[in-house]
Amino acid sequence: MRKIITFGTFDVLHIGHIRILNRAREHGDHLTEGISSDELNFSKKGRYPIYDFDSRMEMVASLRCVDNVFKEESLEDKREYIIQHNADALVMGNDWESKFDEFRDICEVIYLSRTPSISTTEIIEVIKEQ
Ligand code: C2G
Repeated sequence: MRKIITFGTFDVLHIGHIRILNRAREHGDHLTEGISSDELNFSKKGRYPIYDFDSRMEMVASLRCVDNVFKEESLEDKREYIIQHNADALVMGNDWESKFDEFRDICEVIYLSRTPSISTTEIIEVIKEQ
């Protein structure tokens, strides 16, 4: 069985998230999703997510293409997460292009193109303007 791992916040779940998860799953037979903790999101983006970790995890875990979820506490622990979850490939959107190449010694690293014109930040901005 080929196991895929991917990571993300998945706050205000949108079509870009769904597409990348479906496409990541197509690269193997099993998809594990590391979901950023609320604190990790704060450290990456300078704000807490709209939906808390438990809600984001419940939504992502409910998707047909996702087989397993866990909490991603730190960007620094990625190597340990890949090993712990026996991943054959790490899949990320190309906003992270080249950022995870250091893990090519333990798994395949695949960057997929992002869905254009949609992001959580833009959705929040549009709602604020209403
Ligand atoms: N994504 C996409 N198209 C979009 C928006 C997002 O393909 N229009 C992808 C991103 O490239 C990423 C995934 O959806 O692979 C999750 O996106 P985010 O929730 O924004 O994830 P991020 O906060 O960047 O966390 O360890 C790395 C991270 O925790 C990634």
